[in-house]
Amino acid sequence: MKSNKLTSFEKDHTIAAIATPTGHGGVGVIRLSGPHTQSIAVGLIGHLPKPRYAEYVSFLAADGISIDKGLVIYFPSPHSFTGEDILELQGHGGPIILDCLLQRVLQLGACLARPGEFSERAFLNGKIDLIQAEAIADLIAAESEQAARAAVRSLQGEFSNHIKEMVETLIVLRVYLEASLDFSDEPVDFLQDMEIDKKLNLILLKIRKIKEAARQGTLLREGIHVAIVGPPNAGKSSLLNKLTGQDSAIVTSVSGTTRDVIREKIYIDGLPIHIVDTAGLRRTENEIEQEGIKRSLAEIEKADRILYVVDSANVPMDDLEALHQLEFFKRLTIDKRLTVIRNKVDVSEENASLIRKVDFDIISLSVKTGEGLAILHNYLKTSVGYYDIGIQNNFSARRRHLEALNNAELALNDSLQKLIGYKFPELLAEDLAVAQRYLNEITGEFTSEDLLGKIFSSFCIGK
Ligand SMILES: Nc1nc2c(ncn2[C@@H]2O[C@H](COP(=O)(O)OP(=O)(O)OP(=O)(O)O)[C@@H](O)[C@H]2O)c(=O)[nH]1
Ligand SMILES: [Mg+2]
Repeated sequence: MKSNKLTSFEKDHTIAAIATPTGHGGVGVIRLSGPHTQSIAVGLIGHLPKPRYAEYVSFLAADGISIDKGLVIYFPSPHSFTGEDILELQGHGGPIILDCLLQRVLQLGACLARPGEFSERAFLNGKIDLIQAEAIADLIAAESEQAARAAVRSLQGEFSNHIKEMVETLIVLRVYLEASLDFSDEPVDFLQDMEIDKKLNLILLKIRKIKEAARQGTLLREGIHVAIVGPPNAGKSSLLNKLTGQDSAIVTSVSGTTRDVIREKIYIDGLPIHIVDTAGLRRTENEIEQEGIKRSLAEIEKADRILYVVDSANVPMDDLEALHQLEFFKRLTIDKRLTVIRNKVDVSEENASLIRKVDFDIISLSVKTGEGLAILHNYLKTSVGYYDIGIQNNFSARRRHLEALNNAELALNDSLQKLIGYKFPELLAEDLAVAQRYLNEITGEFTSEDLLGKIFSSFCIGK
């Protein structure tokens, strides 16, 4: 379990890393954190800089020759990002010069930081919680404005505060329960007077609300995977090109044009959509096409949503029922991942529409005229339950948060059952403790070393 402390071995280390991306830039930043920061500063620039003031200095090699000139800022412990002494060196942003500077810092006693080690230290020293540490990684990785804003909100503690509030309420309830067990002759009356049921229901309501927001946050971060499949020449590649607004895939009137899987990413209202265009599905003797079809089938397995494109001019509406009899097709409808796209309504003269069937939905559209495309856009968003809950309310979240919220909800539901008749206050107390532990896992109050290692190792160096 998390000890809330660095091991003394790690604490002795002063870590250093280039914090700016590799390549050439106006400025490059090297960051140091740990107990030897002061002596390294003196070795590098000849003195300890005034805390939190930018100073223009020469960074000196062992023989006193200047490696580079730049700004230095010193943040003494505990008022720094990691809670330790931090030194930031802002030199010129060339890979060679930054490497020379880093080597000099290492020579003076620092060691190379592991990926995410600055954030890990900030977490272990109690400067940020786990949600906030993850939000830093999400902010840096954000690829849409919505995702960036959501990460900032998590970083500012928006998500953490909701969790903390729930944990505090749970603690109060547990105290009531313990008191009823220890001191009261009539635990039932005591618990009823304290309106435990009402309070529990309020937490459950809150957990469901947070879960929904966290689900939106997770979608915003991870997006959805959409596979475009179907018979040859139905307009699959044309649909991909239309959605991305680029000529990514070759489109011809020849059946079997696409062989390789083509991957693109688009955003609909900030929701990342990973789209793949695949080879048309048909029986063929052509070895290359067979390989393409094998890959199409593999993509189908991975997708959250499958768009099965048919040519509406060739496949009458009624034929979809026949299609449904195919084993392959039936299998796709089991988990409701399938949507049939009836393309080329400009030829079949159908109306653009969305029809919801029991097993799958049908969207009629024309890639050529653009008719019905807005229906598809909106459909992709809503089919996974994504809605723009407003930049004001979004915070970034991950799958592990959702799982923990789910588990906490289950434990609280269990506890509600035990409230009936107030027969088992001890078991009720146990459920509340379990729920609290799951919530604490989210903020990192209660987290295994394994999980921490997994989270921080996915960060990049210098973060
Ligand atoms: N009239 C009309 N033609 C379309 C439409 N969409 C695509 N086409 C045409 O249909 C033909 C096949 O389009 P593709 O996008 O290459 O079809 P595909 O499904 O990717 O075909 P394969 O890669 O061979 O499996 C091309 O000639 C397109 O111009 C549409 O909405 N209306
Ligand atoms: Mg194609």
